[in-house]
Amino acid sequence: MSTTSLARAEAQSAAARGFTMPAEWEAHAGCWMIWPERTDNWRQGAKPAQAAFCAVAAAIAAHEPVTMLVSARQYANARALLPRGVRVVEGSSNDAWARDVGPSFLRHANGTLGGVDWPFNAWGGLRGGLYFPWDLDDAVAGKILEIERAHAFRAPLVIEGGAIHVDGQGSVLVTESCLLDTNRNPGVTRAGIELVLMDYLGANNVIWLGDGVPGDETGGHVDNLACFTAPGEVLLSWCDDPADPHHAVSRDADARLRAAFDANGQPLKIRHIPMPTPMFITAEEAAGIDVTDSAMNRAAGTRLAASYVNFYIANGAIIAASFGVPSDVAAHNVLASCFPSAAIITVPAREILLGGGNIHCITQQQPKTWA
Ligand code: KQY
Repeated sequence: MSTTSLARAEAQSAAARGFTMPAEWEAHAGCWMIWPERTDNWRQGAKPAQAAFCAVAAAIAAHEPVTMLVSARQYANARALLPRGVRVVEGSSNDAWARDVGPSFLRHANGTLGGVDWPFNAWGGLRGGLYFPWDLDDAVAGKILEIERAHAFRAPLVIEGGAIHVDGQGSVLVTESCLLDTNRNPGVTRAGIELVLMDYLGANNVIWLGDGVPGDETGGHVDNLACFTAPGEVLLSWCDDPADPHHAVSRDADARLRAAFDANGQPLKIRHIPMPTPMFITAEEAAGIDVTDSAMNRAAGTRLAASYVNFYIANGAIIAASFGVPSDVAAHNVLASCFPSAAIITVPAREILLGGGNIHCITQQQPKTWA
């Protein structure tokens, strides 16, 4: 069965049954995270990353309940390091990317909880992916949905949560570089992908951007490039330096957004946020990562794929990255102007960046439900 007909066969599975994905700024029941431990991705035995994840968890836990999924090996350590208010649940994974391996939570019009369980292949499988195996990661979304007694919808396409952004009113933002990646979904057409986004997220307006932030090891997740900040309002990571590869990427994205409309047919409101001052992996940082043949190697001098767009929207607060670089202040001011009624909480995120992601990538919101 082709992917398109599979999607059709399952069309009754989510949107047609009344489930849609709420926007991230809608009220949350809580946030899911996964504890980092693999030493071939996180330097120095993952200890600096664990401290960074603790800081993110603590910042979010001040605004909504946080659950940390932790392996049996690391359970006692995580419990000791995390604030008591963070719920620690034993569960296995291959790494720590709750955005990508967790469910994209849905809500029914009657207030019940659902979620999409996207197949996961480590951002591109054996040909383009970042590690092998990924079977434990692929099982995470289903387990979380079972813990929450939510309706689970296993999707027919490999898509990660970081590869989509919704505004809760029918629009979904994606990048061609990820959604059309043949290492994820060979042979699947743009129309087939749109059908799945409509059937599983309740979208009716797919907005296609081109490439993601240069050097992004996911192939260009939209959550590192642009996000909705309100229905029909988009924040785009912006670069003014023509010598920087992100200059062309951000201009192409801007042009596409200016040609697009929201789900009501209105032009989008587009804001820009500066990209971070360029940052590079130091020799000391690179030397702290264990070299194995089952994960990617990171070399000293490699530019980090940093962005301020990769923040988490908690109940009443924005949990945003700071990198200790000159661009931090201007970027945090832009976030404050996008979310005037939220507290802007900044957390040092360089250690998360060294593992290949950022705050949005390590978090997954669960919407509030009432049934
Ligand atoms: O950015 C993300 N959503 C995940 C990045 C994964 C990097 C794995 N090393």
